[in-house]
Amino acid sequence: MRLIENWFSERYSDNLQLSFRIKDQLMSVKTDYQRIDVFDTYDYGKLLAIDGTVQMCEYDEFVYHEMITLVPLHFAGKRAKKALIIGGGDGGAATQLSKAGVGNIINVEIDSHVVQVCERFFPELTGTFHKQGVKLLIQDGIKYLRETQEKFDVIIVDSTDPEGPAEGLFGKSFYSDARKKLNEGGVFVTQSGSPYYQPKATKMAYDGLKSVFKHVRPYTAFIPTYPSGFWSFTLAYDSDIQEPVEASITGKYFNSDVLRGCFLLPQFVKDLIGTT
Ligand code: AG3
Repeated sequence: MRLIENWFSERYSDNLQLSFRIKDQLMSVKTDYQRIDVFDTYDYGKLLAIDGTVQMCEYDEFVYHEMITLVPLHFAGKRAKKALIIGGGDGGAATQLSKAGVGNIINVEIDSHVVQVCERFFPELTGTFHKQGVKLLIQDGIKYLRETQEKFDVIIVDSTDPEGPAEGLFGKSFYSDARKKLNEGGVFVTQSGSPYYQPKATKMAYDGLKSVFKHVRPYTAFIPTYPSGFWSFTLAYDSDIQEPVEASITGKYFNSDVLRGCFLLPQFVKDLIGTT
């Protein structure tokens, strides 16, 4: 008989948390940037946490990773050949882009330990870093984007919450550097938090991008293991792109209905970002 139960909880506030019953803690390391943990959970598979916040787990990583890659890819259209991922050291975003046929991917992750930990526990995702045409750089993404001579069709920011190392990835100067590194017809996307529990993050991304790009389009997805389950991403671009309505790729979450529907925002989100 098991007398002791172990749980990992992500704390949203003093009064609310999401708890996962775990079989084991597989790893815990404190790096120069953050604390990384991996848990073996009962119902959600292996789970990666950074600074106590859920980054991904085997059960639902496909939702986040499909939505952060396939939506911008459809807006960038057939021309999308070259992509940049900032963050994403778990390889999930790179894996979706590679599956979608993007031949040239640069992934800039600030913390080498994220990659090392994921190589050990999520090799099916990090395996993509070893594919031809995929380049992994361990570097500060803000600095990389400011200094690189390269230009991209899609730039994806797969970051942690805007506290700690990811804070600058929600700033105007970063967005304006990103804009300069997009090819004609290129698109930028960032994860932008839960409109319920992190309205500041959602608004910060929207306002910052709006001050730089002509078109800014928030969209949402249902991700059960993230705060509130209701998650936002924000797409930004300058060209007058004809809105795609048919998905050329069907994922486990993503399809034509989702492509069309994900931009429909509840009123409280519209009120938050100040659109009608
Ligand atoms: N990056 C976004 C995770 C943010 C989750 N926030 C939270 N649980 N408070 C995910 C990394 C996956 N590649």
